[in-house]
Amino acid sequence: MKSAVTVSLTPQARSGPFVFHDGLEDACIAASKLGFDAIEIFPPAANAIDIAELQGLLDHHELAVAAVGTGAGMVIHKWSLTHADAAIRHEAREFIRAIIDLAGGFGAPAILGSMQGKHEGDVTREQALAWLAEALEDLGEHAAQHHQPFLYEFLNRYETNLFNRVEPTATFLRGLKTKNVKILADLFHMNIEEEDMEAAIIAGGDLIGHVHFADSNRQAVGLGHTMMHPVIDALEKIGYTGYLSAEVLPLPFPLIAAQQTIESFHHYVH
Ligand code: LER
Ligand code: MN
Repeated sequence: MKSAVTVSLTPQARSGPFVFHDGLEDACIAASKLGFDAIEIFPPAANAIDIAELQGLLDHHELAVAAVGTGAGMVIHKWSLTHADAAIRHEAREFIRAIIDLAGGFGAPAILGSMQGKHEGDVTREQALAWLAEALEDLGEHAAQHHQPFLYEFLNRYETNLFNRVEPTATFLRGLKTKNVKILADLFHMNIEEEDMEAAIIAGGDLIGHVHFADSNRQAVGLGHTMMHPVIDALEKIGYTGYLSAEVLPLPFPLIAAQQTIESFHHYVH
């Protein structure tokens, strides 16, 4: 398994669960000093990233891109793939497609989290899931052109009513034609929703493509009460070799959250 730490470049997500908020250079300097393998980026849009600048920083600091989030489309524009308005669903899909292309250029996958939306008002669950499936078929195959999976993240019940746990998510994804959509397992959401985190990870099996490494209170691992040993054991059992990416609050300070994360990473992962 490999270590990663998050950086948000989206001012509207200042209070969000991201360790660094002060630009790519600040994040790369800290991540490399602490010995992380990669950064995970939450940009306001695909075209907000200067590709040459990012490549220069990655080369200089010997870092990779673990993944790129798409949630700014929700945070800034309130767009989603399951919005009642077809024009907004279209904006959402193209916003995500551009981030898949950006991430693909850095050998990384894109993440569908809050941009999945929820079913509400006149949109039934059945309708929302049909729109979600159609978008995943398209975006999953689009990501395949970059030899990257497309990561679908189920969220806790306060953030979506589509999927909240690994097993129903896995069943839904197994029913798609594309085999290129993988599950992002965020340990914060799982701590809220799963009965048994290890069993859930085993049920996800080789569909698990990325992990958000967070404690029960969404702080760095070690600052909450999730029992992490069994979780890591389960990831080892399924042969997971991807990232444990710290999508956590910058508490008590960004550098301390990052330092605590890397210490926990070395404590649990050998
Ligand atoms: C949101 O709670 C989350 O976990 C993000 O990774 C999704 O955008
Ligand atoms: Mn997450």
